[in-house]
Amino acid sequence: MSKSLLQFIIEEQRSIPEATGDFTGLLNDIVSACKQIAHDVNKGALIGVLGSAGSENVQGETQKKLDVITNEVFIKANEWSGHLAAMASEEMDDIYPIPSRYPKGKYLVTFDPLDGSSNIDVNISVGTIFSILRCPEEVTDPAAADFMQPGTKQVCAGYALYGPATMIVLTTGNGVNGFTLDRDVGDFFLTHPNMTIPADTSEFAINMSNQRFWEEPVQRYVEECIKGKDGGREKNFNMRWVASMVAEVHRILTRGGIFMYPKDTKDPSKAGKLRLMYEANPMSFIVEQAGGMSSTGRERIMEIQPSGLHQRVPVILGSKNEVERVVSYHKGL
Ligand code: AHM
Ligand code: MG
Repeated sequence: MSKSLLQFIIEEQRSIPEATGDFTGLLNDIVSACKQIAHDVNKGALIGVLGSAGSENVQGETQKKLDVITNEVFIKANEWSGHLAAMASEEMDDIYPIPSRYPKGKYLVTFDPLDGSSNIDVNISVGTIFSILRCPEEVTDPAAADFMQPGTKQVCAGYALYGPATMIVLTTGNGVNGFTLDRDVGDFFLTHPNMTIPADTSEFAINMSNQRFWEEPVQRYVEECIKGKDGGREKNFNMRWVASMVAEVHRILTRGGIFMYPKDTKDPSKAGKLRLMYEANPMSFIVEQAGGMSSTGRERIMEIQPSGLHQRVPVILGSKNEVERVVSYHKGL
């Protein structure tokens, strides 16, 4: 039988002399949260969790019942054990400090409890995304400013994909590994060791309905893909759009591809749709660790100095040679 996720992490941590077991404990709590969320998502209408919650999050998006439920599940699984100092989520206006009745730990976590939740009611894959940062030393009561660390500072990033199978894919900066939930045993097992993204691809993912709002470099790239062999690219391209970033990134980790949610002019107050702290940074860490590339088109996402918890950024990630091409178009090359 293959290794459980916990065994994998404990063995990985053994090679780090200063590791205290805190990180392993934290990851174990996150895994528990994902198991519970997998259960809730899987039961769906049977337990009455589908549909709208009738509320809006801080970004003005209508919340699904499951957005609210899964946010609560993630908090409850992670607040008690003493590994975290605070959490921040796409679904909460402000950071969530660990309540005083619990011990505080040395890590911070940011998460999107249910990414792609517009897909929930139609029974299409959704996921949970998380990113672990260190709480700055000597900070015992972290504020939002303590989360403002560039993606290069992430200790770990991962996602759970609730698809035909439930999987967790994660990196601690030492490659990317994928684990599949065996529901009978109740544990995740290593099924996808050392996941890598091929440098070349002929598959792109973008929401074409936004085409008229894109900037010229993205217009140019997508037009070339669509023209295929009849254009300058000398090969035909395939297109996919799941509208669940987790499913999209997972496909790219499995067979390559490029994913774009670029800058557009739809709402000039927003630099993009996806959020730096909950979506773009963790996915960029995973993609880079798998040999891919991740950029806004103008800069490496992981080097952006965050300025706000809910900040949005353009995202172009996946197979290296294609992302490089889009970046070169942004440079006017
Ligand atoms: P969410 O966190 O509110 O679910 O939004 C993020 C999702 C991504 O998973 C996905 O890539 C994108 O939104 C899809 O957006 P659109 O519906 O504009 O195609
Ligand atoms: Mg999201």
